[in-house]
Amino acid sequence: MPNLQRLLWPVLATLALTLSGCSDNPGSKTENGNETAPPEYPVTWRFALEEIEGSVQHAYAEAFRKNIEQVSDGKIVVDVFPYGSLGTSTQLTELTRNGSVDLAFASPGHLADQVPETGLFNLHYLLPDDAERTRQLLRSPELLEELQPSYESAGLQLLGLVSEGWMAWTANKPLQAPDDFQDLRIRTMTSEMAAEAFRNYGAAPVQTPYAQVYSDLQLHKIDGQANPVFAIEEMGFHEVQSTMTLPRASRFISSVIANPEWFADLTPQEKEWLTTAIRNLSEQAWEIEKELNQERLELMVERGDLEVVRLTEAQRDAFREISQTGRDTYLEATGNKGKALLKLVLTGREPNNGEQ
Ligand code: 6CS
Repeated sequence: MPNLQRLLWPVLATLALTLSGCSDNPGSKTENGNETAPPEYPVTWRFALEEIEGSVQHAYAEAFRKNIEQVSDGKIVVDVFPYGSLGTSTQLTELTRNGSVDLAFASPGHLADQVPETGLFNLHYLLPDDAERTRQLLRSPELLEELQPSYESAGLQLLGLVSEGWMAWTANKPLQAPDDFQDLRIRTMTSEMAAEAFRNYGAAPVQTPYAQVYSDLQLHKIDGQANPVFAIEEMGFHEVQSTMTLPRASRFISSVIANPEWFADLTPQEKEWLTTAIRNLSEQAWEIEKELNQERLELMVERGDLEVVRLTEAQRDAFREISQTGRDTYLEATGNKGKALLKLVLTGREPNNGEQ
């Protein structure tokens, strides 16, 4: 079980909350508040992660740190806070909103209660099966532009979307048909949309923070959980589960967010460094996740950690059919904005659509 410093969270989170407004970012306004003074370098950008060291988010943040420190010639120092040092995903979003940290990962699985439109990424069998088409979709400016106002309303700046691999379902049995989910206490991320996807299959979802999943599985408070393969391995879930089902029902998508005021106060040069780094990394993340997920799957198979079950197309079809009702729930929660987003994704799924 990884060291998550769980007991220290309340203290650290309070500490971080009291740091609000003390960002090292340049106090760029002059006294009359009209002009922007040149930043006093070096400045520190604080970047909070929802995952521990060795994860996809950690590899991403380290690549980001190196890139920013290099292009800024050391003017900017990036401080990375892996999961466990500041708080749960929801707390990290709050720390970003109030300016205690400048940048963070915010996964729709947790964020959809605050930004309902992101519930799109919790829907099953919606994104294309094809990785390249998904890649085009996630980097399309239309999708980011469509989502940005919803983040803005929640006091957040959306910078990019990052795919971390297919979600795998673990339990102490294979999950090959919706019937296998009847009353299964499956842990989901904390938003309603994340839970709803499994409620549709007949499960009894339990919404829990990431750090609690291992012990809840160990104590049989829950029967299963869903996460990408790399996360299952690094969080030790294979130690307390017998079977991993690979349904290719949804990909784990996360978003990179910033504090809006911090973002607005960046100089044009800093903004350019930031947006270029995010754009390049959203691409690089595909390679990072592919490698990590493959490597960890092989590791778990070699060690005989758990049984691996891949769903057939016919088995996937049975889940796909039931999962369609999730789209109605999404539309009820998001109205016209959700309708536009859903349309965008469905159009992007078609062959010959999206960026060439
Ligand atoms: O299951 C979760 O809660 C977490 N899973 C991953 C892979 N990243 C962050 C998220 O909070």
